[in-house]
Amino acid sequence: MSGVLAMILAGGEGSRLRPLTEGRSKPAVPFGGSYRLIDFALNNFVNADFLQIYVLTQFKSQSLYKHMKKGWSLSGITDRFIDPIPAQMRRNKRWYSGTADAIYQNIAFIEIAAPDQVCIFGSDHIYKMDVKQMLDYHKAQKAELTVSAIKMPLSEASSFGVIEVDKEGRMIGFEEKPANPKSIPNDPDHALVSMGNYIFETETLLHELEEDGNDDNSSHDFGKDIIPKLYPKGRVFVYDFSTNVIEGETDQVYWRDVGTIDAYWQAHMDLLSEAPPFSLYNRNWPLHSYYPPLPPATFLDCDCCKVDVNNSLISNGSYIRGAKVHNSVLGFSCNIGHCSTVSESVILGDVKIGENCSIRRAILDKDVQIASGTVIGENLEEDRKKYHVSDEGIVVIPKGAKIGF
Ligand code: ADQ
Ligand code: ADP
Repeated sequence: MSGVLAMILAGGEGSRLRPLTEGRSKPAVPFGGSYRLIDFALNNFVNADFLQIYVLTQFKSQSLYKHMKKGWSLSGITDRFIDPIPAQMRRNKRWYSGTADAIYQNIAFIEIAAPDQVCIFGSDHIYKMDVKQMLDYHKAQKAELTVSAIKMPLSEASSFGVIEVDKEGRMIGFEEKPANPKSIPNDPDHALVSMGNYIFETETLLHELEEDGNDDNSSHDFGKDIIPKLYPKGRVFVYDFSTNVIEGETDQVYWRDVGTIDAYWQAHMDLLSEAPPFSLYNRNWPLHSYYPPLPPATFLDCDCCKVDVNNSLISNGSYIRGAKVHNSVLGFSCNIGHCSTVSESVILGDVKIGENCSIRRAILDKDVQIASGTVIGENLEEDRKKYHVSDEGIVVIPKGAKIGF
């Protein structure tokens, strides 16, 4: 094969997203009513017409497999594929120890495909990137490795790989999660950080992986080991994400890690409003996913309460009778009983809320049932005794919980 092979890292444990990651890996976590986190990375490739994609899984991958099979299977009659790869201990008898090890243990797939370039991307973020534009930059620079980067407030930069770059865009410094991150010259409040997305020339990647794989002192991670070793000796360039233009987007640099409950909730709120910073509506960038065969959402009054739905995303199969839903995102098949109120909340699907309930600033995982008369999110002190409550006061009800029965 010539061309490009994509390897998407989808093994993240997502421990800070608990309890949403109790039974599924982070990339399988539902998002935005109708999607899973993995969909955004996959759409970045599919919409750029790159259709030779492996998805590397590790932790609790069953739910991710199910989603991939139902929503992302290609027919098999062409050489195009989107295939999940389970962790198989191909090189040694242990799970992947770092992101580079995840690729190294599957190096045979690269050797067999023999592409010109390999794109190694994470799958934990909400954003839209036309990968073709990054590849064009990589080729124009004749780079061996290109890392995509975004400007970040200095106060947050120590959670990322922090980059220094020269005038030509060449990487001249890289520190993985430094305690004291360096700011951008002449911009003391910001740092340039790695988005964890890499395009490698295949030859360079294979060489670096073999060398790293044989190094017992390495933690086998792109950020900790491969990049710091490569940039002083090779042609490593930095791709400025703000130059990636997708027609019709209002915010060209929207990129959110939804690694914590609060960030996950906030990213949902970002989907709402008249002109959301992250739009699901751009026809130039269709967001493919798995859509179950469900009827459209239904809204109707009951005898005592008028239905009142505002600034909310409601997925198919939902049934809202005489209830108020404001500033919320509802997944598939949510049933809200009459005279109940749901506000500033994220409901993941197959959830049943009884009558006269009040649900505020909450996340309800799939298959939750809420008994009539239940109040959540009004008295956090009380809620903390019974439920998981985030630092910023978002109440999370885990998958399958039955509340108030
Ligand atoms: P981290 O945020 O620490 O740093 P990491 O935990 O390495 O990211 O995860 C990167 C991607 O790989 C995620 O999509 C995750 O799901 C996946 N992943 C993690 N462990 C895996 C494994 N064992 N097998 C398969 N997939 C796995 C990285 C970079 C930083 C950069 C940030 C940007 O190291 O330099 O700034 O991403 O978020
Ligand atoms: P999701 O809640 O992500 O939609 P699914 O309902 O699609 O997950 O579950 C997919 C599969 O994942 C289930 O059939 C089951 O095998 C497995 N699974 C889900 N949650 C758990 C769990 N907590 N423990 C073990 N396996 C689980």
